[in-house]
Amino acid sequence: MYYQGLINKYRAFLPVSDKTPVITLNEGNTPLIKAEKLAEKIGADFEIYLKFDGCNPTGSFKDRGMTLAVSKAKESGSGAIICASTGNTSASAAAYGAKAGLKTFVIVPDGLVAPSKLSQALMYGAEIISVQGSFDRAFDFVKQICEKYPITLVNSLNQNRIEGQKTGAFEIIEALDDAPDYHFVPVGNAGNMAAYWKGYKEFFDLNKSKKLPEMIGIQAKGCAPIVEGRIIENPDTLATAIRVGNPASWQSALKAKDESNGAIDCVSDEEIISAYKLIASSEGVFAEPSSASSVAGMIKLKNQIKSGSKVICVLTGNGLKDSDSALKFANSKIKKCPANIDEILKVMDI
Ligand code: AN7
Repeated sequence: MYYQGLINKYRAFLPVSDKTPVITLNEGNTPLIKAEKLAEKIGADFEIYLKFDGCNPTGSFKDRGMTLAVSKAKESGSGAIICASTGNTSASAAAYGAKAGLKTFVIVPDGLVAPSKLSQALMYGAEIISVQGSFDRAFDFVKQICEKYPITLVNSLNQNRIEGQKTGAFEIIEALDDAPDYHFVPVGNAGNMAAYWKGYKEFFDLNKSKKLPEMIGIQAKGCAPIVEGRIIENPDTLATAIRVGNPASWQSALKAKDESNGAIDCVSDEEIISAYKLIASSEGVFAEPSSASSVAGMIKLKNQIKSGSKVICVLTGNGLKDSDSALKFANSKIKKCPANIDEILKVMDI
């Protein structure tokens, strides 16, 4: 059957009616990849699955929430949407805003967004405002603007974003015929951790799964406000997508952790880069560095994972979002060579 996006697929579980205009790019339905080589390489005695949400239309999980947030904005008669962003939200908002015919404003921290993400928002036609300071400061401006002007906020404070994103859990349960035992997810603003937990609980309550996973959120060490229990004024990590010092869904993430008997932990930039390279080289899965924090967290905590269990690591964004990091950290290097067959064969060393 022709797949028409997650609102059409999961309509019964989402706050939509026949009157809601469905603004979709056919998001969702992303691959769940069994990572056997990765499991072997790290010596895991459990099953690892990568939920590759970087395969969404704009290359990140944000599309799951944006289809609903923008559809509802359109339904309410709004003429414009706005968000602050470390990059992926802006790309997604701009794409769905374009499709809906809504004016889209994005405020980003200057110099701290991967250029490919900005190039997306530019191509989709958003108004990009780049301000000095962190994501958190950009987000403060956006909240002030939304208090005064009739512009719809599409950051994850907008509950429709969470509702859309919970469908990732539905897809995992359908693919595995049950919930997994552990669910690792990168944490920035913490909306995705809250959304997945909501999705798992809803399908459990409907008897579509027999268990609930332990939710394990992973922050970057240089920016781990929830782990440290304090706002981080000057976050520092190369995982720019999760460089958030004061997460909007802080309390919801703590609730997900407590209710699921899970954890919120952090990993260093070195651990993130190591996982980033490992999933690409062992599984052929290219995710952006921030996304790889879920895998880095799983590796860090692997001795606490029960043998034989099923483990999900969400890969939230596509590796193509940040080709600068790939070119910088890849073990392989490009070899320049004169245009001559003998020289090429010499380099090939065969
Ligand atoms: C690849 O785009 O916050 O914990 O403004 O891009 O739900 O915030 C991005 C977040 C993980 C964290 N992985 O998710 C933004 C933004 C990637 C991301 C997260 C983000 P949340």
